[in-house]
Amino acid sequence: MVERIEEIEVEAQAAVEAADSAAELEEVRVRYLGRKAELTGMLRGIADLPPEQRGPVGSTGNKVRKGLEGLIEAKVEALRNAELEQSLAGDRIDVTLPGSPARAVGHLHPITRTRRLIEDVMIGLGYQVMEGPEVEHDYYNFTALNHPEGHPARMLQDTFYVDTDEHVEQVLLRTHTSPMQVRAMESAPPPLFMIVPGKTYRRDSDATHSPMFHQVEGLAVGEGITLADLKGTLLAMLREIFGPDREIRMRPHFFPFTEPSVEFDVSCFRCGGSGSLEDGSRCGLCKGIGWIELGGAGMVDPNVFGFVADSGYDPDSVTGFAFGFGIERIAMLQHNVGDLRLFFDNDLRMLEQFS
Ligand code: 2U9
Repeated sequence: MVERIEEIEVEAQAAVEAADSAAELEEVRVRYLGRKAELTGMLRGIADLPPEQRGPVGSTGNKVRKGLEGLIEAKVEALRNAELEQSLAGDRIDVTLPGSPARAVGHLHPITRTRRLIEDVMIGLGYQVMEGPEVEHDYYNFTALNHPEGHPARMLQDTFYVDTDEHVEQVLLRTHTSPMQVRAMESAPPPLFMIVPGKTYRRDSDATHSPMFHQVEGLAVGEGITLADLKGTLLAMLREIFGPDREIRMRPHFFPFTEPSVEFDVSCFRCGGSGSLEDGSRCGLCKGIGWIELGGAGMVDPNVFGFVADSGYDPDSVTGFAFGFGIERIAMLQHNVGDLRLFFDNDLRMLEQFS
């Protein structure tokens, strides 16, 4: 009987070894140590054995039983560890990896987005995009742009001058981006098709004016360029921004650097230009007028070409048009923003709406 117990031990050890799940191991435990197991039966029947067999069967049986219990317990632990390892390997998270799908940490400012849209449209029309200095000389900001001495824009009330001991009231924060267009004409002969987007500075502050705001100014110079080209260009540009059904109108105006000068409007994209909404009420966007004011433009004044005549801009042979508008104004219309200062408060509740 002792031999049989030793056989059971070898058999059971092999079964424990072969089990590779908790359920299988439990089955092995029941088979070899359970109430109906052969070994359990033998130990239970010890009292019925001849006295000389009781000692060896009892001690071998109990030793084997204890040994198997220990073996099973160790195997349970080993299986549990293996399962944990496996699930950890499967669930491994590398916190340094980007999210899936990857999310950008932030986004472009709405003014940058509108600026890039305008740049894309104008590049599509064959224009170059150029940037210029924000701290300018009075010559490029005013003189070469035909602003006479004593023009109100030149006054301290309207312009931020940069104090220097040597150049009193000659260095300033540019009040428009057009100085760069004079610089561009100085450095390259016609034909020239360019826009200058960028920051400009004026002493002005309310819901629709900020001391710093962004402009885009465009310039096209060549032989035979007319006001009709200006109108076609503005129409193409505004249809890209505000939709294919838009119309444009020009009204006479005055600017020192253009002659004739105009202000231009786009037909209202909320009421379709009728001035009233479907329910008959007055359109709030264009205030019932049907047109939305956008910017200024005109044919470049020959006097301006006079300042760059040596670079190939002979006022008698070339003509050109120029236009300008505020990027904030376009962005306010695109996104229905009522106060321009909201773009610069850096309040995330405002900016995150543009992500
Ligand atoms: C050169 C010659 C002429 C650029 C122009 C405007 C009209 C204009 C303003 C509208 C609203 C800017 O944002 S705003 O304040 N701009 O009305 N700008 S013509 O004229 C030029 C530019 C360069 C050499």
